[in-house]
Amino acid sequence: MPTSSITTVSTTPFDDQKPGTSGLRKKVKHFQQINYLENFVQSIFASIGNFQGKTLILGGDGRFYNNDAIQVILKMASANGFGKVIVGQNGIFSTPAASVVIRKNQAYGGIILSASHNPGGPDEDFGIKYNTGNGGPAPEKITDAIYSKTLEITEYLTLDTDNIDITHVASHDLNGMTVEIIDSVEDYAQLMNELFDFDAIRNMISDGFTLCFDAMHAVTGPYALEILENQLGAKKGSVINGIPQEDFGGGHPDPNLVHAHHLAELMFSEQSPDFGAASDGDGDRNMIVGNNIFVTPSDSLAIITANADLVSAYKGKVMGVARSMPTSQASDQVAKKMGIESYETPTGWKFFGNLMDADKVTLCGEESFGTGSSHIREKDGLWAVLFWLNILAVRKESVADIVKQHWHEFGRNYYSRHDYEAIESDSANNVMEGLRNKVKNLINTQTGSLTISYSDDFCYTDPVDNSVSDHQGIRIGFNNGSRIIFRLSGTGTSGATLRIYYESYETNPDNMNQDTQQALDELIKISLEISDLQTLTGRTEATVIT
Ligand code: VG1
Ligand code: CO
Repeated sequence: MPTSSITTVSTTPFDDQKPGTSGLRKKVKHFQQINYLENFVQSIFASIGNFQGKTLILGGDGRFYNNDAIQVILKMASANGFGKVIVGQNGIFSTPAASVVIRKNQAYGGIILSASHNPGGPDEDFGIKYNTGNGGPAPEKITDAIYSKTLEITEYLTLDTDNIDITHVASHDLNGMTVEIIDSVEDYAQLMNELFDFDAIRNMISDGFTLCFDAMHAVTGPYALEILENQLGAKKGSVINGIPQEDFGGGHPDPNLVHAHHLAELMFSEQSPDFGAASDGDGDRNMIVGNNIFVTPSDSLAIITANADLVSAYKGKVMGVARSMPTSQASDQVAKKMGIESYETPTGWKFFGNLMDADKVTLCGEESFGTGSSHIREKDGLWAVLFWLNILAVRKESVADIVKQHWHEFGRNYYSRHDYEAIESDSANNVMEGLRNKVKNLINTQTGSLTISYSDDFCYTDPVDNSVSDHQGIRIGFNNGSRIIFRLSGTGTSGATLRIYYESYETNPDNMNQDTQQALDELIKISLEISDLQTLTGRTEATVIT
């Protein structure tokens, strides 16, 4: 193997490279510091075992700095001894597509470049994370090891060579390592074809069913255009904002009613199509909207689970369902009725991977617009959209009818998340610390009409490998099934973001059509009182309410 151009570069550690909920996320300018990216990549390579001669998958959501980073990583992968790197054309892989390609090629692992729902551009965010051979985000023992390496790194290996052309599907040699540039969409679209009844969806569309998919100028554009318009026959223009841009058109690629308000307005107007959906920067999140109805992600998981038998790839095969702790308990109700196991994990997709690898769960989801299944080891935005389209094609009812029938059968979990963004870190920590001290003494306290039946700082023991993750958020549960959760975000890049999650459970059909914020009003008041939030942070209003 040629080794002539390998160079060893001396470096010094940075002290802020601790991976968060989904890898390392910082401002682009921060990543552009000399050796910053290189240090992190070398620390990944130093933490993942023996990959000599093996295959790595590499791609990202196309945001600013994506392709610069790809060139850096290609050279370092070669110098460190990978046998092959498979790169998405133009550096593009949605996060779910990267997971598909890792699994299909039985790769050693993959590096995904994305800051997901965070804005992109020279003054915005960038991110990098490592996924293991199962196609999922690295577990904490690897991310902890990466962090330790970043604190002691003294040198890294790279090549002194020209950049590789990643704009065409082709194969290249990079100092003895193969670089294969592949179509970014093909393998993913193929898997979706295998999972869903494309004929049934195509027929529904040719019978006049209309849809609008907002790709938010992010990575899902090419995937949605190929699958929804080319393969399923949705009329041209059904996919909006479908060309990925380095700065996502200046927007905030987070699919929720606030950031995808254009779609939300359309779906609540006279011109509403039958179905609306959106996805985030890296394509792993989804928002589902029907004519005049928004489907909460927690409900979406529950409805997908309850209707899984209508999709042949899942019929009779749902072994269990998992949700992240702050996600509403709607899917638990379904699991109980179906006689399958349900699991509650900490926030972040990496916790689902073990359960799926052990065949304990088939479907999983998070309140933050993430839904997925064991077909891969990431959440998958378009997969959720296709699941819904498949259900709609079989049931031939509207989204609103399906959701309302679901509530009548299982009860309605009113749900909302209030985010307080960019709070000063110290005040945010004070809020959490105060709560942590209080929770032990809250049990059986009466507040207003409610009694607190349990409260704790969520600690998760993985049922597969018994690893323990503590301090995963404050849970306060009430006697009537309502909950308030407090946790700090692990994906923000400025100050701290405090998230408060509210859930109340309603089984009386006469009370199922209230305004969500009104239905949660009492819980919202209780949360502000218990946390002392306004005094400790000076904030009187949430930044984003979803
Ligand atoms: C947020 C969400 C979490 C999600 C994570 C990564 O994390 O709350 O549910 O798994 O983003 O999503 P946090 O720590 O900010 O609350 V994404 O779309 O990076 O891919
Ligand atoms: Co994402």
